[in-house]
Amino acid sequence: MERTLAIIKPDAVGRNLAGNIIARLQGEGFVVLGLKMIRLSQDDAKRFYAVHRERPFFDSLTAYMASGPIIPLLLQRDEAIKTLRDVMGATDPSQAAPGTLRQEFGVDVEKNSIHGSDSPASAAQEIPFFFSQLACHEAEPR
Ligand code: IDP
Ligand code: MG
Repeated sequence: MERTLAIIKPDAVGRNLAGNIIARLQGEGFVVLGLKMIRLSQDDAKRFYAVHRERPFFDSLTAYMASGPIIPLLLQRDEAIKTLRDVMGATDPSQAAPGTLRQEFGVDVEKNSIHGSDSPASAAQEIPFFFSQLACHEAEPR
């Protein structure tokens, strides 16, 4: 079993797509170990996305991520990190494969509805950004 961090981004929360996206993730075999709705400050978003600080879209991305509520999710399944990336689809929804969440729900390359950790190192850094150990108990075997 592996854990990863997903975030339902402000564009999707704002369009009431969260329930649909969570149901889709559970349908793909992810177990939700942690979930909350919060609103980041832009400084929080800059800390979360610090790896992108030199990118031209950094200010726009972090303003967007602070523009409304988000829903971080702590997810578990086998090969969770790679599977989530596959289920999300490409960063740009117009390039994302049919059936992926970003293809279905994304608005544009920035407002692409969902974040997922891109590697074990990223997941190890991103999960504790949002969830304490208290949220991290193993799910019951199904
Ligand atoms: P990822 O979310 O697919 O891993 P990254 O390259 O890590 O994509 O970029 C992080 C986030 O930054 C993207 O999900 C998207 O919201 C935003 N982003 C990426 N590329 C662009 C761009 O070219 N213009 C505007 N926003 C972008
Ligand atoms: Mg990324």
